[in-house]
Amino acid sequence: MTETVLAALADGVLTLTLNRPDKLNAFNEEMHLALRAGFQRAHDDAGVRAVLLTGAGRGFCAGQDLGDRDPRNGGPAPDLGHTLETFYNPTLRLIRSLEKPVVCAVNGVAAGAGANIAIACDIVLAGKSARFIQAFARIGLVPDAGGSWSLARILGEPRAKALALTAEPLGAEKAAEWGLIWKAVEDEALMDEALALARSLAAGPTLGLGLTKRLIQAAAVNSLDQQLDQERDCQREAGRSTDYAEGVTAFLEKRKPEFRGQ
Ligand code: LHQ
Repeated sequence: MTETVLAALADGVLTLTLNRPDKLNAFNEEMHLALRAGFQRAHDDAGVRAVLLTGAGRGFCAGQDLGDRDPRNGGPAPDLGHTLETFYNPTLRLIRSLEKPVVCAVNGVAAGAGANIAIACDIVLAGKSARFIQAFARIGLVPDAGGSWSLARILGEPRAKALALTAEPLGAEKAAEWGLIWKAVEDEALMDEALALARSLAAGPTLGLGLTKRLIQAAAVNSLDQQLDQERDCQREAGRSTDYAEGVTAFLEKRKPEFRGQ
């Protein structure tokens, strides 16, 4: 049977490729579980020092597989809250709580929950032909997979509401201009650039990078006072790491540091 998520570990980078290309990588139950297992592995395996998430074929991810619950088949209305609680939310929490960088290479259309999973990653690159679509409004749903939270925080209410209420596609270049993603790059350059970035992050001081991710995410809820305290605590921890000693030593010896992620 074809794997719905391909997982490959090389040079400290765990590449997870959504792999239902004939459905634009829409999520079925199997793909949900496989993606979650991939991020769980990233948590558990010290050999994983960065994750690269992308999609196979011409799309990144078209959100939930709408064929899974065909209303024409009759029966009671589905409990979509249960779907979120069981499948999407645990994966979103794993991405955000993973104290290792997660790079996302959006290789084509990202719609519905697919768009919002991309946005939840730490550094998002997209091919210039990629589009982000808050497709939920087209089918009577609300933004999920953290989208109502991240769009409002990143873009502010006016743009978040317009995107979510109209479901108008947002092109990769505009998404970069608005700060929703890091960069739009030529389609042909996307995977090389994303992989190079993921590799360089994987060769970085993983503990310090993980604490940096924690701090920046905490800023969304902390006061400045709380954030200053948290920076103090994280810096204390980073300062005790082997990679900090190596970074300073390499600087003083005028050579490239060799970080071990500890
Ligand atoms: C699909 C899908 C798809 C199945 C393309 N499902 N087959 C959470 C909780 C629980 C339930 C509900 O949802 C959620 C969260 C969500 O994600 S809701 C939002 C679900 N996603 C959408 O509404 C997007 C639906 N797809 C589209 O609007 C278009 O396919 C986009 C704009 C993504 C791409 O358009 P095109 O480039 O023109 O491609 P296409 O429409 O021709 O799609 C290619 C194939 O992929 C096609 O199959 P076929 O057999 O005809 O070649 C589509 O049926 C299939 N596909 N999205 N979500």
